[in-house]
Order: sequence, then C-alpha cells, then structure tokens
Amino acid sequence: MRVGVMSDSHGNTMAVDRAIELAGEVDCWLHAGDLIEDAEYLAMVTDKKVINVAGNCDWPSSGTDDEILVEIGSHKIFLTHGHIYGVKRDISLLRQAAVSKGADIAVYGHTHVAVIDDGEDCLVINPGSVSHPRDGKAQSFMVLNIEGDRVKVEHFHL
Ligand SMILES: [Mn+2]
Repeated sequence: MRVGVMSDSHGNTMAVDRAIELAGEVDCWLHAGDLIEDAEYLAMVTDKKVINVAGNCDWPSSGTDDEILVEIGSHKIFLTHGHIYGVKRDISLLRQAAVSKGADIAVYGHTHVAVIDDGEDCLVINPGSVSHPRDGKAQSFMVLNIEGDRVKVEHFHL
C-alpha cells in the first residue's frame, strides 16, 4: 500500500500536479490541510480517495474535520494540520494526542518544514509544504509505503 502525503499546497495546483506525477502509483492520498480546495482538486484529478483535514487557513465553517484517524491495515494514522497542537513550538503535544488515540503514525503540516521523527511508540511525519517550503529546501511531499507492520517513508522534492 502506497499512501501519498502532502500538506500546505496553499492553492498551488501546479505543485499538486507535479507531486502526483512524481509520486507514481499510489492507493490514496492524505492532505494535512491548507487548503481544502486543493484536496478536492487532488481527488478530482487523481480519482483516488483523498482524506483531508482543515488547516488554519481553511474556513472553520467548511465542515471538514480538524483531525481524522485513518486505519490502514494494522496501522492507525492520526491526521491533523497541527496548529491546534502548537507544532511550531514542538511536536510533543501532537505525539501525545496521536498515542492517546492509539495511532502508531501521525501526519501533520503547518510548519512547512519536512520532518520524519521515528519515536518509540509513534512515527511522526510532516511532508513539508508542496508549494511554500520554509526550510530553504525544495517544495516537498512524502509517500508512506505500508507493508504489514513495516512502514517506509519516501521523501520527494519537486
Ligand atoms: Mn497552516
């Protein structure tokens, strides 16, 4: 199972297109927020299932959830934008929330900086921003390769 993971596209559908092209065959996509419209665009152009949450730049009235627990095989992925958990300070609250919900993987965005943090009880990843990186590196996204208990993260730059 290959799960595409992107965040913080902020209306840049050309970047979304490029990510789709680079990702190759994926089974579904997670979009960690900012913007909901981009997640809808992703679903439209790929025809794949897209699971997405609202970011701080999305309208609170959109009806899109702030956090979702996604079950894939034996894994539980906690998907949230991250601003609610203060991820610009550190990811300890996010990690705590994910573990308390029984998740072994947490996906967030918001900082526009890619992170792969393999803690003992939970793998926390931020795919970076697919359109506006803040770490001086290229625009980025990730793909989770899930096979049984094994999870391998691929990091792509646009
Ligand atoms: Mn944000």
